[in-house]
Order: sequence, then C-alpha cells, then structure tokens
Amino acid sequence: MFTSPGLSFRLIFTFKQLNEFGFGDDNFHSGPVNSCKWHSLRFMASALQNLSTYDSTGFIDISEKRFGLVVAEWNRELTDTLSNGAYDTLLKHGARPENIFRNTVPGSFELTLGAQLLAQHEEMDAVICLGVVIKGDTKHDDYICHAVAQGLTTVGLKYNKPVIFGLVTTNTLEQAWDRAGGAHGNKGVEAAVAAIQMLGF
Ligand code: DLZ
Repeated sequence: MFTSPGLSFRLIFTFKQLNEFGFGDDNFHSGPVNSCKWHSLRFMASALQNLSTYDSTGFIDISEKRFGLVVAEWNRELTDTLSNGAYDTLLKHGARPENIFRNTVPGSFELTLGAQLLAQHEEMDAVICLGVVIKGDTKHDDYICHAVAQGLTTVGLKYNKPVIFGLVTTNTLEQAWDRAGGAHGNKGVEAAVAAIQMLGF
C-alpha cells in the first residue's frame, strides 16, 4: 500500500494487498444474482420518473469482474448514499464483495486522479466515480463539473475501460437528495448499471 502525498486516498498496487488491508468493503449486504442481455437495458429518462428504473435483462456475468469505486467526501451524507447504492447494485447483479474496492477522495475535482490511479491497474475492469456538486454563488461548480467530465472521459479512453461519471450536479440540496435515494432514484445505482452495461459492450 502506498500513501500519495497531499491526497487523502490510498493507492493500492495489488489486489491481494487490497484484500489484505481490508479494502473491498465492510458495511454492505448482498442480493440475488441476475443475468441477462444488456442491449435491452434502458433508463426511463424523464424529470417525472425515477431515473434508476432499469431492465437488467442481458447483463453479463460480473462475478469475476473487479470494480473500483471512487467517492468524493464533499457532501458526504449524499455521496455515502450514492456509494451504497452502487455497491449494493453490483452485489445484486453478481459482483463479489472482495472484488469491489472503494476509495475516497477529498472532493469531486479529485475524482479524475482517483479514477486514473485505479484504472491503471490491469486487473481493474471498471471504475465508478461518485460525487455531488451543488451550485453556489460562484462558478466553482461549472469548473469542477467540466473538469471531471473531461477528466473521466480521458481516463476511460486512455485505459480502454469503463470509467463512469456518477456526478450529481444540482442547483439545490433538495434536488441532490432527490437523486441520492429520493424521488428521482439513486445516481449511484445508475452508475453501477452503466458500468455493468459497458462491460458487456
Ligand atoms: C471547493 C469545493 C466546492 C466549493 N464545492 C464542492 C462541491 O459542491 N462538491 C464537491 O465534490 N467538491 C467541492 N469542492 C471541493 C473540490 O472538488 C476540490 O476538492 C477542492 O477544490 C480541492 O481541489
């Protein structure tokens, strides 16, 4: 294990080490395994609907796949909910707890580097990045969101593997909760589903 100077997340060099050091998670529970055809998956994209509704028919077997979760600590209650949603969704569809590696970064801006540090491992199959950026009085949210969108795209293309943009970007706290387990579903669930879908591409 290696601690990166100036950053609060830990870098792990082998999956064996990850498991030995207790990464891969602790506080979560599992659900039933499903399998299906991914091409029939679709989200119901409407402001009036729960965006996390999906059809899992066609999902590939992910029992041997390894997933990295990178979770921003800003708006921690919200990002924990996203993280739990993603984790539970991966387990529900057959991922093994020991194959899910969760790391935190200080804020959403750091998601890109966190993603790169995980994606660079050959054994990592997909990386799911989760954060919440709420609009304030300044344009900081614009800068963060654009940087993260561009950064995660670059990392995914560089390592040729799914790097999922699970960033909730809202005008208000209420809108954020609506997308973190509220009326519009859970963006963490959607991010996990997107990762599974892309692994079957
Ligand atoms: C600085 C900052 C601000 C103002 N707002 C948010 C936010 O709403 N959500 C978030 O995830 N992070 C925020 N940050 C922190 C930045 O993402 C970053 O961690 C710092 O600018 C340090 O690089």
